[in-house]
Formats: sequence, C-alpha cells, structure tokens
Amino acid sequence: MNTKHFIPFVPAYQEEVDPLEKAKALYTFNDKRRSVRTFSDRPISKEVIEQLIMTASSAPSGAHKQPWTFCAVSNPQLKSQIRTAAEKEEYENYHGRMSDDWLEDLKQFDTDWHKPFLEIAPWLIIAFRKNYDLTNGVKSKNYYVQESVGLACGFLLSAIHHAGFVSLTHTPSPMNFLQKLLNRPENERPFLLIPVGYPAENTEVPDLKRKTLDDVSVFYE
Ligand code: IYR
Repeated sequence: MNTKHFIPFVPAYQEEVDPLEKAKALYTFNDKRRSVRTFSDRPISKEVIEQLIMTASSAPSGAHKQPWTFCAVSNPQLKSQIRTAAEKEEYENYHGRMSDDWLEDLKQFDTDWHKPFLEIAPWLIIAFRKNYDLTNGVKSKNYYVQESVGLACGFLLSAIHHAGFVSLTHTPSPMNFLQKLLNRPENERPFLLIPVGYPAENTEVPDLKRKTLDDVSVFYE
C-alpha cells in the first residue's frame, strides 16, 4: 500500500527572480533548438548521457509510475543493425506506404530512406513506453503512458540541447524491430529513437518559420 508521506517542497530558486527575464531567456535558448540529420562522429562520454537520461526521468508521469526505459546505444555493431532494420522499413515507407500528401509535406526536409546518422551519431537513445509494469512476472497498471513518455522525451530533448548537443526525433515505422534488437521485455514498446551528438561540419537545416503566439494561443482574461 502506498500511504501518504509528504516532505517540505523545495523551490527551484532560493531568492526572488524576475520571471519575465527568465521566461525570455529560456525562450531565446529553446528557439535555437533544431532537429538535425547530419551528425559528426565525435564521441560523447557515457557519464553525460547518463545525466541526460536522469533529467528525462525527472519528468512528471501518471501516478508517478515513470513508465519508461531509455536504451542508450553506442555499440557500433548494434547501431549498424538498427540502421539496416530502420532503412528496410523506411525504404518501404518512401516507396508506397506513405501517401502522396505525406511525401509532399516532407519535401521541405529533404528526407529519404537513407539513415546514415543511425551509425554516425555517437549515441542513439531509444525511449520505450511501458504499457504496464512487469516485476518478477507480476503485472501492474500504468496510467497516461503516452503523455508521460512524451513529457520525458521533451525533457530529454531539452537536456540534450542544454548540454550543447543536437538531436533528432526519429520514428522509423513500424519500429518493433527495436524491441527485438534491444531484447526488451514484452511490456515495453518503442516510442521514439533519438540520435544524439554534435552536428557535422557545415550542417544545414530547413528554413522553417514557427507559428506566432497568436497562431498557437487563446487567452481568457
Ligand atoms: N519516418 C520517415 C518519414 C518522416 C515522417 C515525418 I511526420 C517527419 O517529420 C520526418 C520524416 C523518416 O524518418 O524519414
């Protein structure tokens, strides 16, 4: 039984801060985050990746179940197997499985079925969602799993950006091959594949414009 046990809340700041200044600074910083598809092979230490995953796992989750597992892959053979399996699916996607509208929407990103970054990026972090928990063969419920793992991945992307690295939210589809290659238990399903690294030299990104505040918000005062 989980009974109530509370402790004093510790605020993030010990002294009064200017919230507008903080809000503007974070917006300016986060607005610089871009998805990148060309990575350098420059290594990143395991210790840093562990720290990034700790940040991801500090996200809120339904009933604090933390229904996620983050698999961090730097092993070259495994990365190569992941690339081969992902490219097999993506080849099918780009040659018939994706609609014409979808392919048209993707033109501005200049993507295709080739995924060299899956071998070049020093780390691939694969987030798995746990639809239920499985401890010593005993099943227990998780709640709001998609929302929870989505939030944890958001925290992860933000931590990656904050540490000076680049990332991509990659969803090879279908991605059940990841469950097999990474030997994950039956209660886990792949959610998102995130290559992490430094950008290749002369990396370019599409010239995207973000929606305005008016486009994305409504205020009721
Ligand atoms: N999974 C494919 C296609 C793709 C789909 C969307 I939606 C994107 O925003 C980008 C790509 C791929 O990774 O190429």
